[in-house]
Amino acid sequence: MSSSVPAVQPGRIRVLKQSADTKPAGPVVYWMFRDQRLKDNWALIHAVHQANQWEVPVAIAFNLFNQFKGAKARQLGFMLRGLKKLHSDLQSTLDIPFYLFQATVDSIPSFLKECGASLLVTDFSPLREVRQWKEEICKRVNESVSIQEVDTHNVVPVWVASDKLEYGARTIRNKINKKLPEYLVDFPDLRTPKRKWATASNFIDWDNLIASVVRQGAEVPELEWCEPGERAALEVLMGDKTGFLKARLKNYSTDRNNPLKPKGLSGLSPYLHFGQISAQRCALEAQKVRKLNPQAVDAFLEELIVRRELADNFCFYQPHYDSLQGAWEWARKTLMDHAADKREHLYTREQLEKAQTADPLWNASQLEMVYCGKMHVKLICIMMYWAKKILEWTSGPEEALATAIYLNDKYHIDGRDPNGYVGCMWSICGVHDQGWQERPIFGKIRYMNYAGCKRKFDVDGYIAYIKRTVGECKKRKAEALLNNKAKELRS
Ligand code: FO1
Repeated sequence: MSSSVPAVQPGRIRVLKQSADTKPAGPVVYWMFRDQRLKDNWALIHAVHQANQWEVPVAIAFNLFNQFKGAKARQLGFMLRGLKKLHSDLQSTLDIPFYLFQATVDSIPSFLKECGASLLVTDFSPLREVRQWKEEICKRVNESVSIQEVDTHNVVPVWVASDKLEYGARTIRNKINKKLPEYLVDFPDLRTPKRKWATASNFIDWDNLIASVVRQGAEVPELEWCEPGERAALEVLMGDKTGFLKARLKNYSTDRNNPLKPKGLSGLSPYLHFGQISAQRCALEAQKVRKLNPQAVDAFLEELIVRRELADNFCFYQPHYDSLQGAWEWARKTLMDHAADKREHLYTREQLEKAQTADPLWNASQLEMVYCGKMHVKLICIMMYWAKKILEWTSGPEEALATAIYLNDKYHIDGRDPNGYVGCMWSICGVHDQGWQERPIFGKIRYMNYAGCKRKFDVDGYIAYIKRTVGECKKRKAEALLNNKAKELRS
């Protein structure tokens, strides 16, 4: 590829800060945040391309927030194990150093100053904490540093798909589909940098770091069903034996409504959330097998592209994306009109967290989230049922929303994600939904009850399945505890 051709479509790049320098002389730093992968990463491609154009070195920096929105062992363990693999891949392939910082608002600015960087490339997240960090960094770096943001999480960059808050999938779908020919393209090869980084890259004691983070966050233990890292992610997507596109696609669109076959889910959500796989890679590979299963591929692409980009669109253009203020006027009004309606049960956050309600179906869905780190979100009605009952069982819509988001962020492996916020806002405040027949408590918000679930799937089978799964989880934990005790006694 000639150096004049931009490696990354210009529409993917947003300039957050333009430096005064015309001939940049300092290195390029890619501050990796949401897209924690080497393959198919437009932000990394752009950083290396720019560095090669200016014939300067390039490095990757990662900020570790020790308490990112309540993340525990489940999320941080998964993320750090993935980064450990990324670091070793980086050392054995590209000659690019990887720096890990204990996040303070000054860690990136002082690193840029120390290495005299000319350009900071960041990947894109619509969440307010991330945007506040970037605004703060723009203020703290000197005028010779440019800062550019690359949306490498979405196939069509959020600001290209739409310049405003969209009403729902039906209003954003065509806008996205129109741009797919331009943006759903294959990735250029990642070039190795022309210039080596001055200092030898530092040693990172991953095992010690992971052990301490997992110990601190032990309240929400790691999961067994998803192995972290880019290779594991690609295996889940297209591995010969169990890969989604190879072995499980055929029952995707039907099985999404059968909770007893968890394999019906793509299983990709943890990898997509931490950016260990690119949605664009998933879409490109899915298109290759579309002839075999057009309906399942289209259902998968709808989730993967339209629904996920709709969630980023909501969080990007709606500052109150996780509170009642972020709901449409009609929804806020109808929920407030019914906020004082009599509630049949009232449960505290702790009772809900411990699945101590009188509803066995709801308890099963809560236990699945606590023990398996996910709910059959593809089976919309379970996630919807889970959230809507919280509206019925708490004192008002604000408390319901805060409780649903708290539980979702704490126990989901892919919590703290636009998808999760939109899931809760859709269920409780009718975001991306329409109004329905008015009724107590819900007002015109779509209603869902036990009978509704019974019509859609085998509720008793699901409850029994979760009982078995939780029982097995507890047994494994007890055995692990005994083994550790025995080891301690022997040592
Ligand atoms: N990204 C980071 O750059 N540093 C972190 O320490 C970090 C922790 C973290 C914990 C849980 C989680 O779900 C995501 C986390 N991320 C972290 C990824 C990043 O926060 C994502 O961009 C956001 O979830 C926004 O999409």
